[in-house]
Amino acid sequence: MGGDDRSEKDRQLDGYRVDERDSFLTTDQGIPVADTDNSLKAGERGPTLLEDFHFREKITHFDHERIPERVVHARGAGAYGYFEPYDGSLAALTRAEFLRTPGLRTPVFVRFSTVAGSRGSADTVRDVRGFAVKFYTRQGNFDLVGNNMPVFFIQDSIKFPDFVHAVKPEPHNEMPQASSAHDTLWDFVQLQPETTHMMMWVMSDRAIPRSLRMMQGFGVHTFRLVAEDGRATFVKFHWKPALGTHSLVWDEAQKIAGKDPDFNRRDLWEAIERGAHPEWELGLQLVPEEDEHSFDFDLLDSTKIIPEEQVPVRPVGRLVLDRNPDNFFAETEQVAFHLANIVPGIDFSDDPLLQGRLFSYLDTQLIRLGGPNFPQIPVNRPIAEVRNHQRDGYHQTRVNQGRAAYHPNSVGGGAPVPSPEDGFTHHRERIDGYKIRMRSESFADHYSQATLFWNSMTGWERDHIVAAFRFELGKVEVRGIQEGVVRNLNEVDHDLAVRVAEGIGVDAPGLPATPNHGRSSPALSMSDEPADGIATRKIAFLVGDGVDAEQVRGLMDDLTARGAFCEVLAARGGAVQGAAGDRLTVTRPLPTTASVMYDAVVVAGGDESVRALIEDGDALHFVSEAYKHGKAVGALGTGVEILEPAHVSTAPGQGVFTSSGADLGAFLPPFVAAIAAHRFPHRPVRPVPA
Ligand code: HDE
Repeated sequence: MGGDDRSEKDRQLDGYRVDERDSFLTTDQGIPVADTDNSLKAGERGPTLLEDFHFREKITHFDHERIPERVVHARGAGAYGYFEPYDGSLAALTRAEFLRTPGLRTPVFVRFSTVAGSRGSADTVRDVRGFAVKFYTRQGNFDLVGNNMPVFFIQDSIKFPDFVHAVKPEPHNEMPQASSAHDTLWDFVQLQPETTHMMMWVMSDRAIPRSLRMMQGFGVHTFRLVAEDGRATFVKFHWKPALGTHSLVWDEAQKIAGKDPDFNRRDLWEAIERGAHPEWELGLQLVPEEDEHSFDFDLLDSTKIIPEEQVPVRPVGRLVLDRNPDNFFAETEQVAFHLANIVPGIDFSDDPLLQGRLFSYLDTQLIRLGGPNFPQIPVNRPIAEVRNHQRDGYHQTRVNQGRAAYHPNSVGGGAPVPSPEDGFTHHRERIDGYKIRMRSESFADHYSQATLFWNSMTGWERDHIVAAFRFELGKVEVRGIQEGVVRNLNEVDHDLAVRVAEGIGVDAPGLPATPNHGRSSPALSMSDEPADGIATRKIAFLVGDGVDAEQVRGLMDDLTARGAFCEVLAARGGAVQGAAGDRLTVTRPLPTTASVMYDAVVVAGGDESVRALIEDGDALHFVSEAYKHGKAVGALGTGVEILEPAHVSTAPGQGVFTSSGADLGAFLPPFVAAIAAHRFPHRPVRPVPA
């Protein structure tokens, strides 16, 4: 990248970038190296000598390459970009310059993550996704360390080690990896009913996003915006993806975990490399301080949402990711998020989950990044100036000048001095109470919002939730744990509990003490996500020799012009011979990929090509599986012949389209609409053997 339009953060990083092209090899001391392939030995076949400083340095550095992985959110992928507010309308509510200055582009680094798995675990496991944004504002770094679900498992952060120990692989045998489908997690869940609402989200399709670019983000806690005059407004942060919120289906997610464990990471990387920059809208739910107690839940309870129908989400700006990191370790691994990185104009609330996090994130960076100077690591450096009396420590890279490292001082002219005008001031909040170790009564209702979530789902979303509970609990070995979870689910909804009980073979519960309240919040459903475009959807074209190549090229051009990513797959790499004697380049050989990598499939026409595809089990399976997973299927010309052997029904309204003639005029619009709709969840796919 070059030119003046680069962000201040990007330009700052120039000072750290190392370009090793056209260079000679040296040691860490800059000594030129003559040979790095042979260690220094006493004789051709003799022992290696201690004086081989190059050997020792190379091996020692290698021995120390690893740092502890994050205790949670170990697996992640990151990217740079910017945030800009739509206008200055927040000026009345906050001093935060990056939120209130129209046209101001604040550089950001975003890291997405799974929670439970190790650094090398698969991307598509059932889990919460982290959505952490570091804003490099001119008033210092602001970190919004959120998730893709708006609530959390527990209400008080003192329970976090218990929760994490329960969900992580079990301690005696370190199994299962990156999965919540085991006894200890569900044991904790059944004994800690405050987890119920979050477990509904985790058992929903939200926990298996199609793409990191197609998921929402939430700050989860209630925070505060603070105005110039000190007046505060409670706020919840929401990120809404421009491409809509879309998910995988469970069978697909499990298969991808084997076929391409980097699926979500690769998808993010490739989209940015291709210039399809992912985008989210920042929205705020704003609650005046005086309305704090006007809800039937506590604003300080992170197991609760504020239903959007009660407090609408106000769009205030957009986030765009436009640059991949140069180096995974230096940037994505070493980025250090911390909830306490906050700028004037934003403040915390007394949410006990938030309060504990204010301690944990700094503490964890000290062990992970080896000392107190991690804010000096390039990715963590603010673009705002850093001037203070902090000194020394491991990995100090600053060369502070002068004699005064204390305040107040006279030998350094008093500087750096605090700035009461511009400096961060904590919101003035009156606190009155006993020092006490207890949970507020206002946190006691663990079921109403879980019921609200369930009530807000459409039929197929409920089916997926029931199937997920059955899958997870079906892997639990202790019957008492299964029964305990069903008992809790019965308090959410009786029908849900009965369906789950049936699937796992425990007794169905009797009617619950409190019946379903019947309320719903339509905004919680993913069923009516925007379906007006196919940008960045991946479409596979299955071809063989004798394919109608011209038609394939025409359709690909059309879909590509709409922003889709098209790939040509054939039994072998290279190219296939078209029916008209022309050649069609193959993107990748079919055996190296699978239908689960794509959003839609087109079976190209051409007698010989289709015959070969029908005789190729991989191709047949590809079509059946795409159909089974609810994806749009198109068959051009004789391509229609593959549908029957692939168990694909052409019943209308189910996203399967055929075209008989050369003209794709009638085929294209409904096919495009079907890809945009993303899934057809009502297909009769149970008997499809894929
Ligand atoms: Fe975290 N969390 N967390 N968390 N969290 C960490 O910090 C913690 C919570 C979240 O990409 C750790 O640097 C406590 C809620 C994200 O680098 C650690 C509690 C939410 C990331 C930690 C919570 C999150 C973390 C591990 C109280 C959503 C990844 C490594 C119950 C609002 C950031 C690290 C990245 C990471 C502690 C709960 C989101 C140990 C004590 C709620 C996205 O400090």
